[in-house]
Amino acid sequence: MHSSADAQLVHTLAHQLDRAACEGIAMAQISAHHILSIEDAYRVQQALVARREDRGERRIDVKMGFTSIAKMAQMGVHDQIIGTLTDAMFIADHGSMCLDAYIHPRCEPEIAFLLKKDLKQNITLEEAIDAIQAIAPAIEIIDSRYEEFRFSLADVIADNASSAAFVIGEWVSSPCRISQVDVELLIDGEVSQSGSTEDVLGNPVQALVAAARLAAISGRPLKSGDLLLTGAATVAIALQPGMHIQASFAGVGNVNFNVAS
Ligand code: OOG
Ligand code: MG
Repeated sequence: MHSSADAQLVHTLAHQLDRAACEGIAMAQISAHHILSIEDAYRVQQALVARREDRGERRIDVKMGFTSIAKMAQMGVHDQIIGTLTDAMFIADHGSMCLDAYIHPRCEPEIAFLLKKDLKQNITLEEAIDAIQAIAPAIEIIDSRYEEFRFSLADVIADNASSAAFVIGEWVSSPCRISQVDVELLIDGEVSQSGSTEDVLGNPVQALVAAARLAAISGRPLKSGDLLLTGAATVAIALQPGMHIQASFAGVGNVNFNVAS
C-alpha cells in the first residue's frame, strides 16, 4: 500500500481509468492497491478530464453526486462529489445510445440548472436561487469503470464520478417550486422509480450551493453559462438493449432516450 500519490501515480491512474472507459472494460478498484486522499482523487479526476480535452472534448457541464439518501445508500458512500461532463457525453432529448461502448451503464433522473452568474466558493441559498437562469429535466447515464460497479469515495472521485453520458430536456425559465417536484423514472412506459426533488439535499438548489463550494476548491469555480446536474433523486437503474427511458418532473417536463437493441 502507498499512502500518498506522486505526479507519476496520478498520471498512471488517470491513464488506466481512461483506457477502461475507452475500451469498455472494467478495472480493479484503485483502493485495492493505493490509499488515495480525497485531494489526490480529485487530482486523478483532473488528469482524466484533461486527457479527454486533449482529444478535443469540451467541458460543458458539472455534475453533483450522492446528493440523495437513495443514491448514498445504493452505493454505500456518504459524501457529495463533483465531476465533469463533456460535449462527447451529450445525448439529445429523444436520442438514442448504443450500449457497446459502456461497461455496465445505469440511468438516473436529475434536475439540471443553467447558471447566469459566476459563483464564489461560499454562497447562500438565496444567492444560488439568484444564479439560476433556467431549469430542465435531465437523465444522467453513469458507468463505473470499476468491477461490479463497486468503489470507495476516493475511487469514484478519481473515476470522474462515474460520468458517462447525459440527456437534457427543454429548459424552463422559472425556477419556482423547485424544492417539491415529483420525479418518476419510467422504463418502457412503466414507473420504475419515483421520488421528489426534495430528496436531493432537501432542495436541489442546495446541490448548487455544494457544487459552488466543491468547484471552487477544485480550482475551477462555477461560471455564468455553466450547466449543473444536481444529482439523482432516486436509485439508478441498469440499462438493457431496447429500453425506452423517460424521466418525468411534474410541472417541469419530461426527457427521453432509447437504448439501441
Ligand atoms: C457515482 C455518481 C453519483 C448521483 O447522481 O448521485 C451520481 C455513482 O453512483 O456511480 O451521479
Ligand atoms: Mg448522477
